Amino acid sequence: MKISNTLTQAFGLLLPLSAAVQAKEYSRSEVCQPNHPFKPLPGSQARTRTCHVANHGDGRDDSANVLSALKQCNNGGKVVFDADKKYTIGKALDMTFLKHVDLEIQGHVQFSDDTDYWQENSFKQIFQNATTFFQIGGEDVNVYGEGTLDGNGQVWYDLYAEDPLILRPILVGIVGLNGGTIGPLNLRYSPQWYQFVANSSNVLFDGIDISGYSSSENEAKNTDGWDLYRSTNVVIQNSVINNGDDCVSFKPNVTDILVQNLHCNGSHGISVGSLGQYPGEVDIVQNVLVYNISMFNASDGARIKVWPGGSAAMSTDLQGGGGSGLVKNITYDGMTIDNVDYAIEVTQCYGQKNLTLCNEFPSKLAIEDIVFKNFKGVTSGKRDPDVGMIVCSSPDVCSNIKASNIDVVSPDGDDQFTCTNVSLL
Ligand SMILES: *[C@@H]1O[C@H](CO)[C@@H](O)[C@H](O)[C@H]1NC(C)=O
Ligand SMILES: *[C@@H]1O[C@H](CO)[C@@H](O)[C@H](O)[C@H]1NC(C)=O
Ligand SMILES: *[C@@H]1O[C@H](CO)[C@@H](O)[C@H](O)[C@H]1NC(C)=O
Ligand SMILES: *[C@@H]1O[C@H](CO)[C@@H](O)[C@H](O)[C@H]1NC(C)=O
Ligand SMILES: *[C@@H]1O[C@H](CO)[C@@H](O)[C@H](O)[C@H]1NC(C)=O
Ligand SMILES: *[C@@H]1O[C@H](CO)[C@@H](O)[C@H](O)[C@H]1NC(C)=O
Ligand SMILES: *[C@@H]1O[C@H](CO)[C@@H](O)[C@H](O)[C@H]1NC(C)=O
Ligand SMILES: *[C@@H]1O[C@H](CO)[C@@H](O)[C@H](O)[C@H]1NC(C)=O
Ligand SMILES: CC(=O)N[C@H]1CO[C@H](CO)[C@@H](O)[C@@H]1O
Repeated sequence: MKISNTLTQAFGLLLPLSAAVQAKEYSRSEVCQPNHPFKPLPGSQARTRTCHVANHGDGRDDSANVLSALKQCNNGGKVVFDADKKYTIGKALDMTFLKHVDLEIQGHVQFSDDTDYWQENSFKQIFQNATTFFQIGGEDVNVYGEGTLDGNGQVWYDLYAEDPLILRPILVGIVGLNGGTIGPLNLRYSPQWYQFVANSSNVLFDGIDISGYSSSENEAKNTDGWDLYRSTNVVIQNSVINNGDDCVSFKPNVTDILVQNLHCNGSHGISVGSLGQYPGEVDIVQNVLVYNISMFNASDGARIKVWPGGSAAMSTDLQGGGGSGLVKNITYDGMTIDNVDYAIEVTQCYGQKNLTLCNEFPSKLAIEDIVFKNFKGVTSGKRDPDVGMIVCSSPDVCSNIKASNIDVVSPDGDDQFTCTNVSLL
């Protein structure tokens, strides 16, 4: 029997090797190392039945097979996508009814390339027009295996180049899940963001491997690793992310998040925001610990981006500003960078190039109690002589931002920071 590394390790702590491993419960909190989750994660109940997902294997839609296996094995079972089998998902799968069930992905699961169908039928998540191929929600759900979820992204990368208003589905939608472990798992060729986590709590992502580049001249855009929204007590750890946008992004109303031991390459960094884009909305990101990150070939290492109080236009399809809220108690501890434009970038003038205007209408979104420590490495030199910047729109809305033990230089040996309206300690 094949079983994931994490689960094997966890069971190893609790059980003699000869035991029927998949039948025992395990502790999600135990596998969070070296930092522990903000709140203990609920354990996972024993799984006592196994269902195998049948496949056509010839490109015909297998989504009905997935649903029937889930219905059979929900409430205490395990649903297996067999190794060496290819599954095609041609219909949007609503899996928000799950409870105490595992999805073991050993085979190759590919989403169909019918862009018309998916734009019409993918799950509309409203926030930033996000849509997902499927949504997993419920209670105590684990998704893991040596197999792959494949978003068939190429057709989307090419279509997006023709029309930037198409709705590109997110590969993994975790929506309304309380208690779960996702990973180890391989995620490939997502049409846009790889994972969207909303309305969820007590979820551990462990051992996610992300990659998928375009093979045409049309880049794979907006391929964030994770976007967290309206969620609390989430852990993301031990993962490798090769992508072209945020490695991890904390969107509105995300609290108690631990991110540790990631290798990110090609990204826009570990980002809070953007926040404050919509007037009348209150966005909160509070209690985040980001620990031990390796950041390669990126625009940013640690990043906090907040819109100013007045309206600003980043580009024709990205405008905003005027929303309120709070970014508080965010710690970035331990980051090694190589070929990164800014090791640290904090801005309350996101989207507003005219700093006079930004200062005239300071952000209504305060930034407080931020720590950056133990950074080392070499930037790309693109921002020479700066290696970082901390730009607040007014000293009244930025307080207690500390940077210490920042051992970062550019290839030329520069090591400056631009700081406005903030006193660095
Ligand atoms: C989350 O829950 C809220 C409140 O029930 C609901 O309006 C929203 O559609 C849910 N999903 C997302 C992605 O916000
Ligand atoms: C969603 O898409 C519509 C049309 O494509 C666009 O006008 C709108 O600004 C988008 N909304 C967000 C939140 O991005
Ligand atoms: C975020 O939380 C604030 C404060 O509780 C609330 O006012 C706001 O409506 C929430 N926003 C979303 C998108 O859930
Ligand atoms: C930091 O993360 C890397 C994986 O990116 C891991 O190999 C290493 O053991 C971690 N170090 C600590 C101190 O946890
Ligand atoms: C790392 O990112 C760079 C720049 O995006 C890319 O060229 C390279 O292939 C990536 N490395 C891996 C191992 O994917
Ligand atoms: C702030 O975050 C740290 C982790 O960096 C955590 O230990 C602490 O409890 C948080 N503070 C509050 C008030 O939640
Ligand atoms: C960074 O990008 C360069 C050039 O594309 C590539 O050779 C290198 O392997 C990348 N680093 C990582 C860690 O993938
Ligand atoms: C920036 O805004 C100020 C205040 O409105 C205005 O006087 C100035 O011309 C603007 N600068 C540029 C470069 O647009
Ligand atoms: C209130 C205050 O100190 N505002 C300053 C913010 O930073 C800009 C740019 O350095 C200054 O011009 C403002 O005086």
